[in-house]
Amino acid sequence: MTALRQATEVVDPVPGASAPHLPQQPDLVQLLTPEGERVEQPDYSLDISDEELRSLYRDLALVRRWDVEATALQRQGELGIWASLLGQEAAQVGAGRALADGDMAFPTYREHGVAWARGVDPLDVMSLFRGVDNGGWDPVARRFNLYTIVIGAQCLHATGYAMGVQRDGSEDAVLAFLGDGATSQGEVNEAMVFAASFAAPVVFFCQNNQYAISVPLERQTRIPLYQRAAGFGFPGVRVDGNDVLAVLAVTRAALQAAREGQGPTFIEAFTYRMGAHTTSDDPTRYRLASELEEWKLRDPIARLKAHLSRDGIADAAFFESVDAEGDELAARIRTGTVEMPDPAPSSMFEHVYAEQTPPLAAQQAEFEAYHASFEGGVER
Ligand SMILES: Cc1ncc(C[n+]2csc(CCOP(=O)(O)OP(=O)(O)O)c2C)c(N)n1
Ligand SMILES: [Mg+2]
Repeated sequence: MTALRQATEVVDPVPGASAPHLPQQPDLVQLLTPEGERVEQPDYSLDISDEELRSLYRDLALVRRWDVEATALQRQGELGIWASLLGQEAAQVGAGRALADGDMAFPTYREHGVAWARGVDPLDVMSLFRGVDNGGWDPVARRFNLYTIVIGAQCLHATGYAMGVQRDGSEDAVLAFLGDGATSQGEVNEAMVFAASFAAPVVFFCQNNQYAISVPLERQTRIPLYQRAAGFGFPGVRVDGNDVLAVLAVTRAALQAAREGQGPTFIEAFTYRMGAHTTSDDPTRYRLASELEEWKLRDPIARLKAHLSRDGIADAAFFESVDAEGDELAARIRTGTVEMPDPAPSSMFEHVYAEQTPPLAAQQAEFEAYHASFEGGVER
């Protein structure tokens, strides 16, 4: 067998699970097994209090509740679309909680768990998916950029921002989010070349949720994604993306390295998108139900709950209080969403550039005159 041939046989889309013909992949940082047992990792020790563990659980449970409510609201016609994070809660909350206050994060369209960790009000995310605005939060104040739908573009924004941070002599780090599919995008590769060459303080956090809409991982890469980093000249690490403790420890270490001038890291958070790509997608058309069943056994929330219960860190009253808080949150999200006022149609012209340009002003005037011609709903 040639070396090239060998290199094409190392992808295991679901390590140790559905592909017995492919080699196992031991390179997965894990601090919590799917059964909720703590594992020691000499390279990624995590000193964490019981209080912090409970608050991580609370975050995971509340963002899932938000997600379930948002999916229901879309089905009832209250949102245009929703991109679910179901199954990716630990990857997102772990990464979000690893950020220091001054660090800046650049999300895709799915990072609701990171938004939550950054203190963004869920309603400011809901307004985007309702078509009311482009995201209601202040990206500078929250240190969390607006959502980016153009696949991979935010990696360039993050790298450019990190190069600016570097030139300012600041100690902040930058976290760029991307998906497995985005790794095939030119922008992502360009961003990694720049980040490596300038040792920019940026961490690329790739949620490998196994799919880019209907395209499975094996059509995206012939090697594990984290190994791509070597070709750019910086470290790559694969972490169990359904293990919030491992994600927190690995991301914290990578951000710290970036802060200390050691340059970028590529983190592959190995996870699974348990829901549809968005509410416009039907995953039963391209994947087997058995695959989802396998991943349910690695559910990120159930595993932390098992750990908290098993070690007596939380009792039934705690879990009930989080459930009650979830109900309140869901009710607030529902009421707040359905009561959002529609924006004036021409307000979209106000958010294209920081300052209005003459061609855009002319288009706005034309648009407003056209709308005004429908007095009483009929064109005059
Ligand atoms: C430049 C660009 N090309 C295509 C699309 C359409 N598109 C939206 S999501 C998506 C798949 C992205 O997959 P991945 O990077 O794995 O992220 P995930 O949605 O799984 O989180 C594509 C192709 C887009 N938004 N932007
Ligand atoms: Mg994906």
